[in-house]
Amino acid sequence: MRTQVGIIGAGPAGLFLANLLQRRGIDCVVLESRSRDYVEARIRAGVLEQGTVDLMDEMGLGARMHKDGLLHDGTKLRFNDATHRIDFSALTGRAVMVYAQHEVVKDLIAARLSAGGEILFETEVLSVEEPASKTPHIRFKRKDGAVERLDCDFVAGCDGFHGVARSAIPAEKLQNFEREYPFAWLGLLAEAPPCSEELIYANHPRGFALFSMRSPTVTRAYVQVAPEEDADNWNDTRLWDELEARLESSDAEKLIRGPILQKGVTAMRSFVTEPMQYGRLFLAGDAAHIVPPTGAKGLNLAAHDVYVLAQGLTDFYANGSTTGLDRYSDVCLKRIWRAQHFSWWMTSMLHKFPGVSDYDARRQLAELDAVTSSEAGSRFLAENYAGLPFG
Ligand code: RFL
Ligand code: PHB
Repeated sequence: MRTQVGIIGAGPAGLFLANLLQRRGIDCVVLESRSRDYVEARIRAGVLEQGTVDLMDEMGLGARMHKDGLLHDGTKLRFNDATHRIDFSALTGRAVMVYAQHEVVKDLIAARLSAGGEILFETEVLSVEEPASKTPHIRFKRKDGAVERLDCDFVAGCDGFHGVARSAIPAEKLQNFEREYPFAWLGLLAEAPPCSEELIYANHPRGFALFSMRSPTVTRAYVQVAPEEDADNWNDTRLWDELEARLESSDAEKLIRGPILQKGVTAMRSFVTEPMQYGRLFLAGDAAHIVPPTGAKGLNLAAHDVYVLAQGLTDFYANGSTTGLDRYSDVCLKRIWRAQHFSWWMTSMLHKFPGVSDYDARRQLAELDAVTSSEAGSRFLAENYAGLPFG
């Protein structure tokens, strides 16, 4: 098999890239180890920056998002028994869209397939071969076990943090930056109307909690837990009780409970690998970087990476220029490090670190007070949360 761009992974990075290239007449094949049903049901992120919303619109794929998504002009920070609103629209002129990642994935898959594009599901990539040559190729295993080869001009490693693309780059060519956090998130998805119109990020003596949503009838929420926590230790009552305790404040809305449809534990990590290119292999999205979810940046960074990559590939095929491709890593890393800082900062300000001193707990509250009581502080948070413009 042969194609111009071989794309590993049908997560947001791989699917945005496939759709962008397809629209520009560049041939590509997407190889995905999981089934279509699996990737379309995988519950993950929920917040799209304005730039990601605009990208969906530019591709003509925004209809369902605008119908079912919830436009949020701000968010709430709750600490010290009070709620403080950060008004994104007033502070930055931008807003965010609450629209589930798996709905984005569904829209991108449907668009790709209806335009006649190819996605090979249940097809596992085994390795990327000769990435530094002009003839890189991908070895993959089909659903029936047959091992085949896909010859490409370029390979896009969009296969997430645990994928194989990154390992095709010699270790001495990469520098990794990493930080782990001494806590995780236990997430719940419940059939319960949200009690707040906006997200609530809560710093509470019992630990962090986040109240979010997916629709007017579905609540999404998270509580900070120990990294080794088992979701099975939490029955519905215990989970709702804990969430309610952490979201308490004198001005709190009454939490509305309902049947929990799904729960799971997510580890928290910060990670960047540099550079994001080796020869004709380009890493994008979680394959190259991870942020803790507190800043809602992961999916948005993935979308931005491939937006830049698609421009570089378009230039290459239109006029043979490699300028855009050569700058890919530097352009992306600038935004990635800003998101790294922001995600680390939000995480540090809102979570309860094990063994923390009373001094540190008070300092954290003072920082939240500084952010919410000053327009400059609030604007810093708003600008970063709503997202820097794409480009
Ligand atoms: P993905 O989504 O992991 O997709 C990678 C795909 O590659 C496939 N794959 C392979 N395919 C073939 N052969 C192989 N050898 C393969 N190895 C892997 C995988 O099956 C998969 O389909 O990476 P991508 O595309 O880079 O997208 C990144 C985002 O998924 C991720 O950053 C976000 O979900 C992070 N995130 C959030 N991001 C936001 O922007 N806003 C949020 O509100 C937000 N909330 C979250 C989050 C992530 C969370 N979890 C579960 C980690 C909340 C949570 C709880
Ligand atoms: C979500 O709704 O899943 C969500 C929202 C905001 C975050 C992380 C996750 O920061």
